[in-house]
Amino acid sequence: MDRSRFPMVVTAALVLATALAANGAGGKGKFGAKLNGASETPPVDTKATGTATLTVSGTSVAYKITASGLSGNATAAHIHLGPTTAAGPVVVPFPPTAIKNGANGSVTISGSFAEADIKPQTDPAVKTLDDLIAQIRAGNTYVNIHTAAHPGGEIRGLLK
Ligand SMILES: [Cu+2]
Repeated sequence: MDRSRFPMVVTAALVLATALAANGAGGKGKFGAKLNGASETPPVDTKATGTATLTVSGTSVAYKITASGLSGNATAAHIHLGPTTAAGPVVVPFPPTAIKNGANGSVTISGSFAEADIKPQTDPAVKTLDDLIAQIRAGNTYVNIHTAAHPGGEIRGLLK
């Protein structure tokens, strides 16, 4: 073997390994959602809208959700598991301390979560960050913001 070529082979292998890691939860990825009342099941009549961004970085997922026009303070916010046509269980609850309510029904919800924050689900099975990301990619998760007037959720949006 021509030893002068060895470093290039190693470099190529590292590039490949990095590319493979990016496909799993141990990698990077960005997901987003647009939240509104029409997406709730059943639909909610509200002028509120919001956006959510999830940024996967290694084993942690940073989230930032902003909304405005809510009927009151956000009382809770979660990632739920389920199709667009139905309500489903909470798979990642955002802690109350992450929820910063502002004036006129505005709110910012931000922080980060890891695998330990996932509430395990059985149907479909979601236990790991990889499982969760697979469900996000499959279009089977949504962000939901709850208010006192709409305890089942005032606005929601499909993560993709
Ligand atoms: Cu919820």
